[in-house]
Amino acid sequence: MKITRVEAIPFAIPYRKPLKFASGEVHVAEHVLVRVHTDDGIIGVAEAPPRPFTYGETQAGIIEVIDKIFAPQVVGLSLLERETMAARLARTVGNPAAKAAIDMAVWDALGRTLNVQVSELLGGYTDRMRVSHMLGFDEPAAMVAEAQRMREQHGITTFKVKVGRRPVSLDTAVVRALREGLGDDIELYVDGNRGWTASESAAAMKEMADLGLLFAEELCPADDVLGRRWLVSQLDVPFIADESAVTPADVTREVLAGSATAISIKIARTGFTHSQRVHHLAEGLGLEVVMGNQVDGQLGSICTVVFGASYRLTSRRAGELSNFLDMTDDLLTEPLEIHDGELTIRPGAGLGVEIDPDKLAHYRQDT
Ligand code: MUC
Ligand code: MG
Repeated sequence: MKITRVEAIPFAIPYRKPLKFASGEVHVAEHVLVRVHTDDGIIGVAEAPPRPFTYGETQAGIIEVIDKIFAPQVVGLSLLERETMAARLARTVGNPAAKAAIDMAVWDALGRTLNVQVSELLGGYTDRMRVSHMLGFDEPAAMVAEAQRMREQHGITTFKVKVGRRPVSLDTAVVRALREGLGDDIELYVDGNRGWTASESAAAMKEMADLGLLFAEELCPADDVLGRRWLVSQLDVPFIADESAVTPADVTREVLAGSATAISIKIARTGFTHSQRVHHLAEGLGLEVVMGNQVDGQLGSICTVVFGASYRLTSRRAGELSNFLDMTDDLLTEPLEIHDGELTIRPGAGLGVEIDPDKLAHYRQDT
């Protein structure tokens, strides 16, 4: 069970259409495939999506920090020494996606070694999650058409709408068009990626008060400390902290200060080990939780559903699991499929997925 090698492989797969939101946009999935090898011949896998506009990481930076700092720190450790590994990785500030991918690849390797599913190791609560689809900026008619297509083709009935543009009516018109176009049966919530001020957010939420929103997420920056508390105190829906509350300490700070009343857990930035800590904290604090998406590929999406399905709290709400549908291809031998609005974990050991060697050879950028 000893780790012998950690590989960080850059790959690029284009999107059919870019995903645009208040803090950035993604045209090509330029991610990093992480492979953790052990002395038993086991290989665990995970992917790191660089999001410079949220965490400061780049594809080249993720590879550099893994090759130069993290791989030497974890080679030689047993797959069972995950707390030692977490402590060593924590000596380096930041780099959440690089650390998370190593952590998840280690869990995958452990599951494969023991011949059990990672979801069984984590909690084993259920085998599936309802899916929430994230709608990026576009014209109202195009966003309604995309939501209708997702409902018809995949049975998805929960949608997260990206907001945060100016004037706020650009976005409130979209949310209204979605409610009118898809009816009262769908679940709708909004994510501003810090694009609005607190007062713009309050005005937008007032304008959408009749639209039955489920949540509001990161409408304004958490660094606008008093403005954000003022906003959250007047809302009658839970306010999700996403990029402002990554670690357990962030969650504690934001929630106790009244700057958030719910949280997003993203395995792409906290892996399985630290997502467990965030989950347990949220459970103790009595917070609603949404499994978020960092514009993940299929490997990241299976990691999200594996974690989300492991606990009652994380599987209660629809998880953001569908943005891989917008990619032109992926690396898995058997592509993920969303049916009746649900994504199910795979039965095999570890994460239950395999990387297709031909696809990896085609999309990798280092050969
Ligand atoms: C979200 O929930 O904010 C977009 C970029 C990113 O890192 O996460 C997303 C989605
Ligand atoms: Mg968000």
